Amino acid sequence: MAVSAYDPQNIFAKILRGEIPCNKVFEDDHVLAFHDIAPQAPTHILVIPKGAYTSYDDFAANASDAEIIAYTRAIGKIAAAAGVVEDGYRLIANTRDHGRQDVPHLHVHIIGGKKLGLMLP
Ligand code: D5M
Repeated sequence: MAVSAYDPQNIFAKILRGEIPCNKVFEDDHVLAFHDIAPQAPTHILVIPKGAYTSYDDFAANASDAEIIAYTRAIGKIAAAAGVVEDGYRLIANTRDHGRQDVPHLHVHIIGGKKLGLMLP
């Protein structure tokens, strides 16, 4: 399936350019993480790659190995730093229309800090 074009006006692109603020929890050369503006649990962090990728499939197909390694490792490090590893947490990457993705820049939600509800389709 063709990947839809990246929209540089999406809200996470604006955060990456510093045009709007975020509540940052982590940043390195490839990754930015910040608290979700509408948290669904005590811990709700969004982790985004700095590159212009609409979704996970776009990232997996087109990112460099260095970007993929940095992103994968950062998600684990951020979860550990947030203190959710021992009790457990959930990673979610809502993807495109059926996946209810609102912001068309890849983001993984790290959600935890309480016993979460069951996920239903
Ligand atoms: O979820 C997109 C998520 O992005 C949703 O949980 C709200 C969050 N969001 C939207 N705008 C902001 C800003 N400005 N800061 C922090 N978090 C934000 P999705 O997976 O696309 O449905």
